[in-house]
Formats: sequence, C-alpha cells, structure tokens
Amino acid sequence: MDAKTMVLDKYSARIYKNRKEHIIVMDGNGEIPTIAANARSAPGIITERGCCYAGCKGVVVGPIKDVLTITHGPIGCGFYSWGTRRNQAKASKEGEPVFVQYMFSTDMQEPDIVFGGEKKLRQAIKEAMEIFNPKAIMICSTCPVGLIGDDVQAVATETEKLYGITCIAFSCEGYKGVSQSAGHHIANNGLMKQVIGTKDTPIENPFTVNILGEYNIGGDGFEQIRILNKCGIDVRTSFTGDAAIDDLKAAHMANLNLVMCHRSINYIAEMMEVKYGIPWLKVNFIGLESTCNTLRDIGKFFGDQKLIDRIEAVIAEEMAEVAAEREHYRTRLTGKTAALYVGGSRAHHYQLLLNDFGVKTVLAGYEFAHRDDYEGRDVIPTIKEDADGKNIEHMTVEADPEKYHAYLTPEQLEAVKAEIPLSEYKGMMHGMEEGSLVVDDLNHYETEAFTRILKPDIFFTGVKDKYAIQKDGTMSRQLHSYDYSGPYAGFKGAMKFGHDVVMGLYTPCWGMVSPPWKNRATIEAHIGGG
Ligand code: CFM
Repeated sequence: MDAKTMVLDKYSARIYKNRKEHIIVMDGNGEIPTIAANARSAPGIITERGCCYAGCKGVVVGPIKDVLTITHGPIGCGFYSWGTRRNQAKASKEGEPVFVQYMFSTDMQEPDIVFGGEKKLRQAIKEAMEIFNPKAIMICSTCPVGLIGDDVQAVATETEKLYGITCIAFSCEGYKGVSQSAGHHIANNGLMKQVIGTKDTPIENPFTVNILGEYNIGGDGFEQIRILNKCGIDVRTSFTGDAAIDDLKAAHMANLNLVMCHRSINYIAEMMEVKYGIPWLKVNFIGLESTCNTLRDIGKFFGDQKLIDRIEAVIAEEMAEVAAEREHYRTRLTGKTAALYVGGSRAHHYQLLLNDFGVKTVLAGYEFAHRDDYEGRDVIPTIKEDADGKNIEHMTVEADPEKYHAYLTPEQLEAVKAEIPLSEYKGMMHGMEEGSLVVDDLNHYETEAFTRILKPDIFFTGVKDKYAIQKDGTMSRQLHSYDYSGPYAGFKGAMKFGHDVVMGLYTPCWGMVSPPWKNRATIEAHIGGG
C-alpha cells in the first residue's frame, strides 16, 4: 500500500472522499495535477489553520510599525496573536514610534455583546489618542463584532474627523472564509482603498521597488534590503514588515513591485498594476540559487547594463563569502529528507533552500493556499470601480477569457492587453519530484501518520504540531517563527538556516525519545457506575 492509501484508509467513506482530493502523489510525467484547495476543513478534524482575523491583523495589518492596531473583541484574540509571529521592526528615525510590541484590545465582555461594543471602541480610541497620539489607527474585528453588528466603519470615519488621523476598520471577523486567506484579501482591499496612493513622495532612484509579501519574520526583510541596496536598488517600502504608514501611502511611486509571498498579497500586486501601471515580478529570496536568480531577474527587468554588472559583482562577492560555510553544511545534510507544512508560500520557497544543501523534500503542503499556489497559472487582475472611482474590488479568476471579459470594462481590458504584461506565476508543484506528496490542509492525524510512514529526517512546520512530531522522535523546526532564530532569507540567512538545521539534526536525542503513548495508556475511561 502506498503512503496516501495507508493514511486515507483510516477514514470513514465521507472523509475519505473529501481528503483524497487534497492529497496528491506527484507522478513525475511533467503534467501538473489538479488539487482541491481553499475549501472548508472537514468538521471534527484537527486542522492547523488559522482564522480570517489572523490573516488580516496577524499577517498584513499588524506588522505596520507606527500604526496603532486595536483588536475589537474579547481579550483572547488579541492576547494570543500578540508577539508570536516575530515580525521585527525598528523605528524609522529617533523618536518615531514602534507599536508592534504592544497589544491593544477593547476586551469586550458580556454586557458589550448584549448592549453593543461601539461605545467601548470609541473609548479605546480616545485612550489610545491620549496616551500614544498615533498617526493612524486600524481596527480589526473579531467574531462577536460581526455577529452583534457593531458598525466599526462608522466609528473609523468618526475617528478620522474627530482626531484628523487615518483610521481604517477591517471587518475581518474570524469566521469569514475558510482560513487566514480571507483576512489577507480584506486587509489588501483596505490598504488599496485607503492607504496606497494617498501621499506623494517622488522617488530619487530609477531603480526603486516595493517588496510585497515580506513581513520581516526574524529579520528576513532586513537581509533583503541589505542585498538590494548593495546592488543600487532602493526599497520604498515592504508590505508590511517593518513598514511605516507614510511609506505605504507613497508605495504607488515605485518602478517595480517584487512579490515575495504571492498568496497573501497578490491582490495588491495586481491592483497596483492595473491602477498605477506598476508591473510585478514574482521573486524568492529564500535560498542561495533563488536569491541569485531573483537579483538577475530584477536586473533583466530594468535592462540597465551598469545595474546588471553591479548585481553580478554583488552575487560573486556574497557567494564567495558563504562558499566554505555552505560546503560545511552541505556535506552534513546531503541525502537527508524533509517534510514541509506551512501557510501559503513557504513550503515552496524552502524546498529551494533545502536543495542548496542537498536535502530532498518528500512531502510539502499548505494550510490555506489556493490552487494557483500549487499548480501555477495566469492570475488575471480585475477591478470594479464606483462612480467616484474609489471602490476597487479585487477578484482572482482562473485564466478563462470569458470570465475575464465579464469583470473588466472594454477600455480596461484594452489597457491591460496593450500595456500590462499578465504576470505568470509558477506554483509549488513545478519541480517536485516523482513520488513526493503534496497535501493541502494537512491535519493532525495525517501529520503523525505521514511522519511514521515517510520517516523524514526533519519536519518543518508550526507550533501547533511541532511538539507532537518531536515527541515521536523526529526533529521539527518552525518555519513560521523560525523558533527564535533567523533571518533565513538571502545569503547570510541561508547560512543561519544551514547552521540551525545541522545543529538540530546532529543532536543525538532523536533516537532516544520514547513518547508517552508508546509505553503507557494516555486516556483513562470509567465504564458505568459514576
Ligand atoms: Fe505568506 Fe507569510 Fe506564508 Fe502567510 Fe502565515 Fe507567515 Fe506562513 Mo505563518 S504571509 S502565506 S499567513 S509567507 S504567518 S510570514 S509563516 S502561515 S507560509
């Protein structure tokens, strides 16, 4: 029996039918198979996914450093999303605030649910203004806010008038959608409508870019900016790691958008392409080869010989600097196998970094990716505008010309066809080896089962499943937070990653672990009596 059948075999007929579409064995014939993705998790299954609020506040809005973000809801949502993502930030200049270390919440209680929470929200904003006097406030709603119908948008409009600051409310209640993904979309629409393009700061360098989908986890963004600056490329802002609100406002004044994490931000990339004519390039700074390819792509895009030469010089210098260390890790890691299960882009990016060290990926999966992240396809920008041209909505449609025509006005269609190259995106499945597994929305049972069957040397995943895997005797590292380490991006980051993996794998403990469930009962049941 193959691994997929062995794992599915334990399910009831209904769940079997559902899950078999989410688990793909790559057959290596060059064809990209279809996978079921972005669908509701089967009820009762222990999924590793997060919620819409996590995608909006935790991922996109939270890292903006000088914006005060208030979680409107009961205290748990704010508390548990506090500080865990390790998105780093440093003050733009002395005296500028950094709010990412804080957690602000309205701490809704039962009476607020019964009588409405808007009063408490207004009070929280008043306090925030008095104590911190921020340039901008963002309000992120959690489940009960939508259920009781608090008008957070009205409170935001009122706040803007009252205090003369930017205030944006996001209706990102946790229950919306099937995962974090809906929250990314809501956050992207909010930033596009109310932030990007609201301030003009002309560029000084013809090679000025934004990095979209870079959240500076463990300082990844710092390393990317270091490399780009060394090549003579200016970074206006990243979205949204270490981002300042004024830079985000002026993000429309850049020559190119680099898209690191496509899943969380493709909406903004496409909307900026349509609205401001800024093309975007899918990039990857995770892995040595990938970083070199990315820099060369940027050089090709600008087509400037001096820039191209400088990029080649930087690549030569940086690669020479890491050569000996890379070899040290490579000899210790070649032939090892890995499983990767992360959110919506890292299971792809990290396969390429592992390749640099000779590590083969036997299983890769995403929590909330859409089919294009797995399969790759043309993603077509579509916009809708209201009378004053402000209400831009985004929809991702598959490469179907009929649908495409339906969403664009004829003039927009002509503009896109004539001037804007449709950006193509290759998904994770391209390049995955025959026999390797691709699993969407991998759940707790499947994590344990695949670990035992495939016996990977390392399982890269997150905090929810890491410790179960380690107790079973397999090393696990968190690819979301980097386990207090990082950066892992760029040249220096790749070395840090190699160091951490070698250190973890060569710890002799893995063969000595004896999990409690192997030699004693972990559940006690009492039958009858009482
Ligand atoms: Fe993009 Fe991310 Fe990811 Fe993501 Fe995330 Fe993350 Fe992730 Mo955790 S934005 S999709 S929602 S690369 S928080 S920095 S590690 S699941 S693979």
